[in-house]
Amino acid sequence: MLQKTALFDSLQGKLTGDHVSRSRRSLGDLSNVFLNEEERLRMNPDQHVYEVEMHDSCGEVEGGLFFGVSHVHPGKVGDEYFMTKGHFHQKRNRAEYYWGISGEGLLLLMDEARVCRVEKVFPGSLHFIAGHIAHRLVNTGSSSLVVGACWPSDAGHDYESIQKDGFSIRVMEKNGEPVFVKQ
Ligand code: S6P
Ligand code: ZN
Repeated sequence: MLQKTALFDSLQGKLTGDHVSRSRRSLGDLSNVFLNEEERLRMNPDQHVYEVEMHDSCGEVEGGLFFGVSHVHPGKVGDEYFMTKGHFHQKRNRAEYYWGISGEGLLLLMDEARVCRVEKVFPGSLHFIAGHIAHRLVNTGSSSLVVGACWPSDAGHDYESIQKDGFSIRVMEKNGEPVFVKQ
């Protein structure tokens, strides 16, 4: 029997149809994520920072997969570029793939000893995120950074350790260019 499917527009990174859900993070949801918390509190709490579209056809089961698209908008809090909260997977050994669809940015990758690496994200870039590695997307461009993702559906998200200690580097704009600032 012919089944209904979801649709993935690979140029725009738009996901629609069956089993697709959307979530959004606005400035008001991102307390203690950016360095300049006073500036964040002065900005509009309803300003959208990023959206995630997700295709869930199996639920959080061992052996399952989720497919998602993140859209990180352009903008800054003070000198710091808009970015995702970032997380380790709750099940630490679960890996993930990211790939750049549109826009330009950086992927911060941090191990449990807080050693960070950075990969450039651009249309066509492919990123393997091993288990035990925290990951965060940073939009350093002037349009939305759109990134596809596929990960084990039982991975879960551990936001707490990142909320507590952050990543060991931040990406700030200086003279119109991204620079890395150690925490
Ligand atoms: C899920 C995957 C992405 C992120 C998304 C938002 O494992 O890594 O779908 O959830 O980029 O980032 P965050 O850090 O707010 O979950
Ligand atoms: Zn992840």
